[in-house]
Amino acid sequence: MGDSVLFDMNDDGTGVIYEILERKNHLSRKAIKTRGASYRGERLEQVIASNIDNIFIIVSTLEPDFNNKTLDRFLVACESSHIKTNIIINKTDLADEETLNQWATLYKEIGYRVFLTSTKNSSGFTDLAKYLKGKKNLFWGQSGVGKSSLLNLLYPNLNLKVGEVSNYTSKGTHTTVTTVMIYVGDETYILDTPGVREIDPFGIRKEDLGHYFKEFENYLNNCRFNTCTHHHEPDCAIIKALENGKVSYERYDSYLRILETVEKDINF
Ligand SMILES: Nc1nc2c(ncn2[C@@H]2O[C@H](COP(=O)(O)OP(=O)(O)OP(=O)(O)O)[C@@H](O)[C@H]2O)c(=O)[nH]1
Ligand SMILES: [Mg+2]
Ligand SMILES: [Zn+2]
Repeated sequence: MGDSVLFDMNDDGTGVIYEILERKNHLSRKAIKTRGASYRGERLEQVIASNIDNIFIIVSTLEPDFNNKTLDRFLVACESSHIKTNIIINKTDLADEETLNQWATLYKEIGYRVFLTSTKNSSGFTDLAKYLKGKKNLFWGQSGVGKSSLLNLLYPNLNLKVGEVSNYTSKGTHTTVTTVMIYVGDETYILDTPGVREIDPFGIRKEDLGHYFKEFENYLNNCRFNTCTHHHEPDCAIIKALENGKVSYERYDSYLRILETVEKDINF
C-alpha cells in the first residue's frame, strides 16, 4: 500500500535531508487525513535529496542509555519507509557485554544487520566501512549517541562537530543542527542528521503496524481477521508466535505501546 511517505519521496527522484526526516511525522499525519487525495505538491516542496540506500539507526549502550522501545520506534518509522534499515550499537566501550550481546542477538535474529562500534577503540569500523561503500547512507538516531563522532572516525577529513557528553541531556540541544550530505569517495555518500528526541510513528494505521515489525511478517497472514491488531483478537497468529517463542516479549511489548499511540493519533 502507498502509505509510506519516505518511499514516495525517494520515488520522486529528489532528495532526503534534514527537512524530510524532520517533517516525516508531519507528512505522515497528513497522509492519514488525505489518503487517496492529492498532497503531492506539498510533499514535493519538502523533498531535498533522494535515493537513500541504507538507513543506519544508531543507538548507544550508555549516555544515552540503550532503550529498546526507542530503537523499535525508529525501526517502525524506517520500515514504513521501505528503505533498507540497519542498526549500529555504539559506545560498546561503556557496555555491559552480556546485556549488549543479548540485544544484538535479538535484532540479528529478527534479520537486522547489527554493527557494534566504539569510537574510543575503533572496534566494528572495518565491517561498517565495507558495508557503506558505494551507497548513500543516512545516519539517524537520538542526540548524543555518537553519529558525528562515528562518521569523523570513518572519514577523517569530515571534521563534523561533536558534542560534549553532557549536551544531550539538556533538552533541545543538538550538536548537529542540520543534515549534511557528503561525498566521501568510492561512490559513497553519507548523511549526518541532527539527533531526534522522540519519534512518533504517525501516519501508520493500526492494522498496518504489524508489517513494520519485520519478524511478524511470517505470521501475519495466518491471523483469523485480516484487520487483526494482534492485541485481543481470537486466533491471532502473532500471539501464537509469541507463545511459541517465535516473537520476543520485548518486541511484542514495543508493538503494543506503539499501537496505543497509533490509536490515539487516528482518533484525532
Ligand atoms: N564512550 C564513548 N563515547 C562516545 C562514543 N562515540 C561518541 N562518544 C561521545 O558522545 C558524545 C556525543 O557524540 P556526537 O558524535 O556529537 O553525537 P551525535 O549523535 O552526533 O549527536 P547530535 O549531533 O546532537 O545528534 C561526544 O562527547 C562523543 O565523544 C563511543 O563510542 N564511546
Ligand atoms: Mg551530530
Ligand atoms: Zn493477529
